Amino acid sequence: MITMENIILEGSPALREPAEEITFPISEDIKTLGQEMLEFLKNSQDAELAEKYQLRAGVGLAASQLNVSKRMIAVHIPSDNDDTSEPLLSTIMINPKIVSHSVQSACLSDGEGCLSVNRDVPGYVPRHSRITVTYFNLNGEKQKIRLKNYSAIVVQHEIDHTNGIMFYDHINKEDPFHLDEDVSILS
Ligand code: 4LI
Ligand code: NI
Repeated sequence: MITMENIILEGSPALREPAEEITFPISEDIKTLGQEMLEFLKNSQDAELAEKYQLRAGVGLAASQLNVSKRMIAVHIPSDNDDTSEPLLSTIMINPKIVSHSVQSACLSDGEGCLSVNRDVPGYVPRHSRITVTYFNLNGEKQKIRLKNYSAIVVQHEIDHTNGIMFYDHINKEDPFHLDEDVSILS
């Protein structure tokens, strides 16, 4: 089971290295790791399990954050309504790639957090509002999906990890809450 002890923190060089493409056929080790990453996110969002195992809640995780330099991410985004309905997005993506994106940008009103960053870094993180992503699922099948708003932001944050990029790289240094034209704020 993945816990916080498995997640490397900023300062670890691996978080700044571009991860390697995963080759086919996908190994059993990679499949198991992907499933465990998604399981971690679910556990971290479960109040009882999070308390029991001292997990910080997250909606996205990249293999790079586990010191595995492979291009794989997991995303588990609960629906914004009630917890009985199915999640907005719950998936493991292998070799994810943004193939097109909107001109319009968006950012979270409260900024971003990261399981590899144990401090608050204030500021807006502008990202594409809408993206089209291709990736391979654990069965090795190519997928193509369109995402918007929160889901698009989370997937961009995780794909950044596979490229050695941290969310605060996108925060305006002189004016962390500066907003360009055509950046909307998601609340
Ligand atoms: C408990 C149970 C306020 C502050 C609001 C918590 C279930 C911040 C937001 C959660 C913020 C769940 C999140 C991310 C932010 C802030 C990630 C709580 C888990 C909100 C996810 C990757 C950025 C993703 C919206 C500094 C660990 N997640 N909040 N950012 N939630 N969560 N990110 N921003 N301000 N990070 O962090 O998983 S993209 Cl679901
Ligand atoms: Ni992160």
